[in-house]
Amino acid sequence: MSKQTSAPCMWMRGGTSKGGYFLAEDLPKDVAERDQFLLEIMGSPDTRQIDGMGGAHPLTSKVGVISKSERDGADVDYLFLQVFVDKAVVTDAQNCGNILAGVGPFAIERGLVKAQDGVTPVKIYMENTGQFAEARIQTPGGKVTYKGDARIDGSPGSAAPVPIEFKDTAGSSCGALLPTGNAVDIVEGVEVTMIDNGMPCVVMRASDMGITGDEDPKTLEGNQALREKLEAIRAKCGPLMNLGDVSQKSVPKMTMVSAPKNGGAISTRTFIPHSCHDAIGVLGAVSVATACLLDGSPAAELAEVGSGPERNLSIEHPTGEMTVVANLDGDGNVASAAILRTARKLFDGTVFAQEE
Ligand code: NQM
Repeated sequence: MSKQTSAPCMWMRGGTSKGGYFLAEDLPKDVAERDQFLLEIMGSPDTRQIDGMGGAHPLTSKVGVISKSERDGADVDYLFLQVFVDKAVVTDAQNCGNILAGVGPFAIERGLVKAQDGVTPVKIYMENTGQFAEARIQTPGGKVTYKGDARIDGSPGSAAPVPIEFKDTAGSSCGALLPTGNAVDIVEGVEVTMIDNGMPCVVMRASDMGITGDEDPKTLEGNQALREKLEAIRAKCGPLMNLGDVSQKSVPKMTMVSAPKNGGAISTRTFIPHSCHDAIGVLGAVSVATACLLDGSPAAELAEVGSGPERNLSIEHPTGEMTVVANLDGDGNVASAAILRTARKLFDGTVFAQEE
């Protein structure tokens, strides 16, 4: 059981995910103790997370740990932790661009960043991958507002816009954009692109996996043969992507692509990696958008990518789309990417682990 039994905490929706936001100083310093504390507050391991705050899905069992940054070019440091729902596992092996959307508002509300009147830029060092993002937070009158007209698919209603820009995300966890050096490899008889532009992803044709790519997430989750095939591919891709044994990791993500259906760049269905995402992760979308621009890749064959140095790539997903604005350098590589998210404060108080 965790020795620490409570901590100040803010619960927020960040993009299409939800989780607990903590100041680093409020959590146990020892990693094993910290993880035990987080498992207890989420109610893991338990498929219903009934004895905790978690929402019984990987997208609602997430944690952001934030501190003032000592680094040049960053206001705050952000560590993302995925708390598994049905296993006693907490992993920092992935980043999360959705929870990232709440980091700026949280940092301002906790006094780590001074708000300006109007919009406050917050430069964020993402500890999981050693990379930087900049979020622009609405702060009229020097106070965070969550109210606004911005809409994102996968979350109802509207809220204040949180535009986020990423630079140099290639090779975030795998050491290279294409860890095998190839745009296409054959794994378990399937043509795949192993790519990491902020999130390690395996991108393959939906048709090669025996689906159309239009199915809803529940149908896909109910397809046992598909799940087994995806996991067999994932297990082989992990070491090839320099991620080692991925059996207890939430990466790589598995994205099946098909031709766009609604005027976008590509249509996607993503396992993250054992549940099917209702939408798509942020850095996952940046990585898939980048795969669409790789000559000869399965995604590029199906994608509509337009032309010019700035591309608006609408990544279609089960509940709509996410537009990735990709800026290409002279060699056609994605140098920076921007996306729009929103966030909302849901709760601010004290969260409790189990009592000894
Ligand atoms: O890819 C889900 C999410 C994510 C991650 C996941 C994310 C990202 O939707 O940056 O946002 O793939 O685990 O929150």
